[in-house]
Amino acid sequence: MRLYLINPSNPLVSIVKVRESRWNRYRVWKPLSLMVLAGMTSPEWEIRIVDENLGAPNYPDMPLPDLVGITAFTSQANRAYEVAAHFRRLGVPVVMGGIHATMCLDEVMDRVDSVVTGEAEAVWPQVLEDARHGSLKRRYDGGIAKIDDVPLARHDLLPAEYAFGAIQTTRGCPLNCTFCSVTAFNGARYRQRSIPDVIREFLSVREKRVLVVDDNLIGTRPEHIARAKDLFRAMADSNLRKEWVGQATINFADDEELLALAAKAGCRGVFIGFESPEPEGLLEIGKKFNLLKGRDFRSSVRRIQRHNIMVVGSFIIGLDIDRPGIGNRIARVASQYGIDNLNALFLTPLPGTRLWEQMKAEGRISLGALPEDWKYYTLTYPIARYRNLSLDSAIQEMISCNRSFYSMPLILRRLWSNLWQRRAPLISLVGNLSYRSNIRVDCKAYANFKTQRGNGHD
Ligand code: B12
Ligand code: SF4
Repeated sequence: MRLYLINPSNPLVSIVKVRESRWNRYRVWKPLSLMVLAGMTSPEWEIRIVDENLGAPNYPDMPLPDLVGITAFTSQANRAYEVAAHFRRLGVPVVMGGIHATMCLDEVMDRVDSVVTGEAEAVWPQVLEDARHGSLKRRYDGGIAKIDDVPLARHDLLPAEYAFGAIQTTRGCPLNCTFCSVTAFNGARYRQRSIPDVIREFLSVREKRVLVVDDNLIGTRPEHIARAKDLFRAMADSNLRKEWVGQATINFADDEELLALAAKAGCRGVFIGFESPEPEGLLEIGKKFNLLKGRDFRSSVRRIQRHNIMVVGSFIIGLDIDRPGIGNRIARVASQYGIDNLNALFLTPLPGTRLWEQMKAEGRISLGALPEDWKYYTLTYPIARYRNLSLDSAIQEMISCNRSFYSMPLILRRLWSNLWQRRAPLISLVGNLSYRSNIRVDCKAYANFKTQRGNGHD
């Protein structure tokens, strides 16, 4: 039995010529979901994982499979439907799962033979069994998996062309920010994989650098943090020799022992969602956690950096409280916090989130343009109607934000402070220059976006 597991091309990876330039490798990340599915697929299936971001294959040249499984974030949905249509025309059954299939069940049901909603661990073996007997059901609901059922992902099934490997050590997030799908999809209960399993899986990752995909690396409660420390100790003791980056909330900065252990375990960078420079903004999106303890963000960031861990901060443009000037304000605040890189994104109503429900109810989403518009749900387009920013001014705020944070004088200032603090100045410089060079690419993308969509949603 032959199974193709396909990651459709991602509109953010506009250059799929990974083999032509080594820098393009940094734009492509491993589709861990498919490696996890492969990890619980029985040996009678011959598995091939196709990551279209490495370059879409010529499907007609490939032997016909018995089953195709497709994953998709919302932004990949349209390409997923094209791939599904191709295989269905040839009579091959197609099953789709992942975040988009779960949040847009009816839309996906119309385009594939079977849909898996939720986490797949509880149902995937049954899907395969039914496919073998030609009796696929229209829908399987995996709900929220028991964490001990998460298998070791098959890291051997993808070529070693990626800059980063990927691994997951926890699932779920209790914070339920309005714009984020994680709590809706993975649940509020924070589930941590067994440490021996994580270590075993880490040892099978071939890349030297790894993305730990957990949405909230250390959790929020003392017992979560105690387990994170145990994990970091075990990683350090196992001599993994990996360097990794992860995502955390700002409470990562609150415990020196935790930071020291993370660094010892190979942590080199952390993505932190600051989201808004204003307390009202944090309240608006339900991220009260960032307001606790009257936090001094600059000292928190500095504490993390002292352990040689880079901080990439993300902020959102387009909140109801945001007015013209927000772009420069974010750039100024991000510089004051002292973060190494700034990732500013447009407020985007991802399906299934509280924000989606609210904006839909207020008529602020162009529902008629879906599903075609899903390709813009990359958080890099001003896709919704913003309270105080027109389409043009939202774009202008984003450009000012990036032009200001990534101006040459500020890049040189960050370089100088990195040299002074003896922290990876070269990595910081390359990161800053690559963000700076993206500004031009972004401007072109905004112009195309406006031409394609007109100013209809203003
Ligand atoms: C790692 C990650 C990335 C990596 C991508 C790696 C990759 N190629 O997959 C990077 C950093 C590149 C990235 C980028 C983006 N991401 Co992202 N990302 C994640 C993150 C943190 C983890 C994904 C992961 O690996 N999970 C681990 C695996 C095991 O879980 P899983 O994918 O859910 O798979 C399970 C089930 O869904 C199911 N399943 C999945 N696929 C399939 C397929 C079949 C056939 C079956 C049966 C089952 C099944 O089975 C799996 C096992 O249970 C998630 C959050 C999250 N918790 O999922 C956000 C998340 C997926 N990202 C999100 C977003 C918005 C983006 C961006 C648009 C934003 C941006 N500008 O950065 C871009 C878009 C990229 C694109 N494809 O267009 C949103 C997606 C929401 C949505 N509706 O689409 C999420 C949910 C985060 C959020 N805040 O809401 N991301
Ligand atoms: S944005 Fe981060 S903190 Fe908020 S719910 Fe999502 S994963 Fe949790």
